[in-house]
Amino acid sequence: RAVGVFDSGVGGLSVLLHIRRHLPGEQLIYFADSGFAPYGEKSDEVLIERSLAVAAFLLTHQIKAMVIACNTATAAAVATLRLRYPELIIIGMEPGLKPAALHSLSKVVGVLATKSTLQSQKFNQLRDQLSLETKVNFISQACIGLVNQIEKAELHSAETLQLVRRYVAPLLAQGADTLVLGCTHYPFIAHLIRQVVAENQPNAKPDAIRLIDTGEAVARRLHKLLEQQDLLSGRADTPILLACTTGSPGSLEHALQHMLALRADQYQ
Ligand code: DGN
Repeated sequence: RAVGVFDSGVGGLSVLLHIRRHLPGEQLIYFADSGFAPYGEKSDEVLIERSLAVAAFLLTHQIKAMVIACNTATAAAVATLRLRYPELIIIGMEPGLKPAALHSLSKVVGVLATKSTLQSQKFNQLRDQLSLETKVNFISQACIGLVNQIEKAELHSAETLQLVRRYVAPLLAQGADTLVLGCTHYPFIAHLIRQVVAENQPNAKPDAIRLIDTGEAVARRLHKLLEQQDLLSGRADTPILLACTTGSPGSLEHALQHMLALRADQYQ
C-alpha cells in the first residue's frame, strides 16, 4: 500500500523530497490541489472541505498513511481528518518553533508562514506556550503572494526576490537569528532568503542565520510510525511516483522535473 502526500500545490514536494530520501522503497502518491490554491487565505470551512475531499481521493488508492504536507491545511483540518479516519496514520506539518527556540541565541525568531497558519488557534497556542517556556520572542510574518510566485515556478525572478526582501529584512533588523519556514513552499526559495541575509549582514558567516524546515522531521516520524505498525514496504527499488492534481498537469510536471529533478520515467 502507498503513502499519500498532499498540499495546495507544489509546496509539499519539499516534504516529498525528504520522504523519498528516508523511505526509498515506499510507493508514493502526491496530490497537488492546485485547482483550489492558494489555501493561505481561505476559511477553515473551505480548508476542511478540501482536505476531506483530497483524503477521500487518496483512500481510493489504498493508502496506509497520509502526510498533510501543508501547514495551512494541517492547522485547519488535521483534527477533523483524524476523527474521520481513526485507523489511518495521519501526519501533519507544524512550523518548527520548538527547534528554532532551542537554536536561537538572540532569542528572537522570525516565523514565515501563510496568513491562515499564523491566525490559526493551533499556531497561536504553540507560540504562546513556547514564548512562556523559553522567553523567545517569535515575530510572525505573513508572506502574502510568495506561494503564488513559487506556484508560477518563479524561483529566481526579481519580483520574488523583492517579496522576500520585504518580508525577511524587517525580521533581521529586529534581531532574528533563526527563521522558521512555516510553509512547505518556502524551502524552494531558501536561496533567496540567504541572499537577503547576505545583503543585510554582509560581514556575517553564511550560516549566521539558521533556517528551520520541518520536512525532514516529518519524514522521520513517518518512518517511525510505519515501522511501529509493521507497515514498512520491503521493496528494494524506488517505485514510480504517482502525481495527481486538480490544476494544470503541465505545471505539476514542470515542478517535478525542476524542483525535484525527476526524470519523466520516475513519475506518472
Ligand atoms: N504549502 C502550504 C503551507 O505549508 O502552508 C501553503 C499553501 C498555500 O496555498 N498558501
